Amino acid sequence: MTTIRLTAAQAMVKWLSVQMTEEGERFIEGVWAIFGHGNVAGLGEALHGIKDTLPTWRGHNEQTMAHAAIAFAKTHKRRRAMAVTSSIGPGATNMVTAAALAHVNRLPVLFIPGDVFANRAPDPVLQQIEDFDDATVSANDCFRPVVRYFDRISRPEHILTALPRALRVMTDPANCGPVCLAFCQDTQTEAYDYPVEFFATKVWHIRRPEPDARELAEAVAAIKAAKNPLIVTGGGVIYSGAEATLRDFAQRHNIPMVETQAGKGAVDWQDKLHFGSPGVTGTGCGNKLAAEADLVIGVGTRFQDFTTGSWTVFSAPNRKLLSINIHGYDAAKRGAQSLVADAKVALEKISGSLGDHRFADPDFAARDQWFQTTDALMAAPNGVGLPTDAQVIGAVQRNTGQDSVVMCAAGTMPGALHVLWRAAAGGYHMEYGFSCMGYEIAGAMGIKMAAPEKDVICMVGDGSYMMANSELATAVMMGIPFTVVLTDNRGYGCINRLQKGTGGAAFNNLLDDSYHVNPAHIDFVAHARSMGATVVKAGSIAQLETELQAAKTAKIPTVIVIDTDPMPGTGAGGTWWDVAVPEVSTRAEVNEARKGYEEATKRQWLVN
Ligand SMILES: Cc1ncc(C[n+]2csc(CCOP(=O)(O)OP(=O)(O)O)c2C)c(N)n1
Ligand SMILES: [Mg+2]
Repeated sequence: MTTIRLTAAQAMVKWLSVQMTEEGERFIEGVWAIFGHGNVAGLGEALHGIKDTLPTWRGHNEQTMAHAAIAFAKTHKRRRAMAVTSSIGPGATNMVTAAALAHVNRLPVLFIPGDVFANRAPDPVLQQIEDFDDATVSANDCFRPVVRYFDRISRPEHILTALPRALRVMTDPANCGPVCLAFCQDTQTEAYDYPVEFFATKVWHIRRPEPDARELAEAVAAIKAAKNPLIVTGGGVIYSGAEATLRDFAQRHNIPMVETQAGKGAVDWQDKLHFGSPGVTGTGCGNKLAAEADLVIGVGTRFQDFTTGSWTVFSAPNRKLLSINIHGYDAAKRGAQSLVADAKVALEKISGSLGDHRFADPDFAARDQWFQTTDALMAAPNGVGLPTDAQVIGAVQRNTGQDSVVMCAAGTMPGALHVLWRAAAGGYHMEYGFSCMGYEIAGAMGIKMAAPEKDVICMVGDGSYMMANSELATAVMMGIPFTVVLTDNRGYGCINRLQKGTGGAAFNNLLDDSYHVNPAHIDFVAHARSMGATVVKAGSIAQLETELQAAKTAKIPTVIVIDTDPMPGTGAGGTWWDVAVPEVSTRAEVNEARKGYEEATKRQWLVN
């Protein structure tokens, strides 16, 4: 056997650099790294040695570097990914939130935190967690519940098995998710005679599992028996690359569609069978269909509470649920009739068996009416007062096109965008599995790295911006342009509304309602400018529109700050969302809200 003598870290990065996609690109595009004693000498030396083949980028925070990696993988529909490495201790635990985000959204990321010494010689090394009763525990064990594969590399030969397992998970369409290879600091530097064949180029194919014959026949029978079916399009449609198949399926059989946050943009909004969104942030016309549907056909959706209105939305008597999903876990939810398969394959097979079967027209007039209502909400204001979030969305909508991607994660904007935004196919990127404040700026950077030809618009509230913004400096340094629309309503507007909606007093959400000695005044223009971005303050919706146009040709990020009104909600669509209200309170408003809450919970269907 021919061998090559390398450190474990050198072998790891060499192996990663030859894992390829079917299109002939590296599966791992590059490595985000912040070094510390846990990875600088071992992995750091190895990454330097391979930097012309496998690039390394330096960010400002481990969590947000991982957000960029996640957005990159999502934009590539899980066909490509990035790695993120940190030192041991705080650098590693900073990444745990991002790992959870990737886990919920089922997106691949390779986490490589440094770990304590395998030989235990210097114990306790700086930043080592000492468990009094368990010598095998380190800070990296925090990753275990939030990754799909965990391994601790404590001998150089471990990577021979760990790395293929890691890539298998990241390229598995059903179990896809983050992976953690906790890499002991001393092991990174240890040499070993690796078989040369271990470093042969490998192409990773993403399989498309076929449906079981019985489940397929039953799915076809259920659809044929239905009168008012409704398709709920989830993110799985996009990851399967089934967008056109789904559109053709809907058109051939005349079945209306609604899209979840993860599924939005699978089909162009202009398709007349596209009825917007269902549930808590659903369109009026979409929720009307959801209430009448006798068969709800979920395609690649995990039926998150926003989609189902906490299971109150699909409310027709005797309605059935058919769940087409790559994973049996999602396919079997709520007693659904399961069809476990790849979305594209399943839709093609079902359509083949349905033949020319067509359903009656859905309520197209309700769809037209919906667009008229929301046109009015998104129109530029002609009165005085601060603009609403809907008016900001209108301005962005009017100044973007087919080549744009609008993105967001938390705050007022995700719900408002879900209900109002008219997404071109592929033009919507929402992290709403974890809805993690602070995903936005780094996520926008990751999208632009994956799709440089796209015009990326990052919508971010003042609260999310304050939570994590420092990758703005990274984007400036790396010459990655995107447009940030920062809506400054001086606090956590959406949670303030939720608080009031549950009978609470305005407390601890808007900055003015929070404990303070000095009133808060955050100069976002100066803040973003200090990191090198182009920054403007838009005094009106009209000025926002001008600045959006100007930003299109920029070579670095542009931040447009606009003051908005924190009080109004979207103003259209939506349903109840289960947020538990206190059973007893000294506040009359809470007791009143509790009554409404108890009434609403009666509409939930807890079992099929
Ligand atoms: C990391 C994290 N912490 C807390 C929350 C809960 N949360 C959701 S939205 C929100 C406030 C967002 O404020 P801002 O970004 O200013 O948006 P606004 O609603 O004011 O437009 C909070 C605290 C969250 N989603 N993520
Ligand atoms: Mg805010």
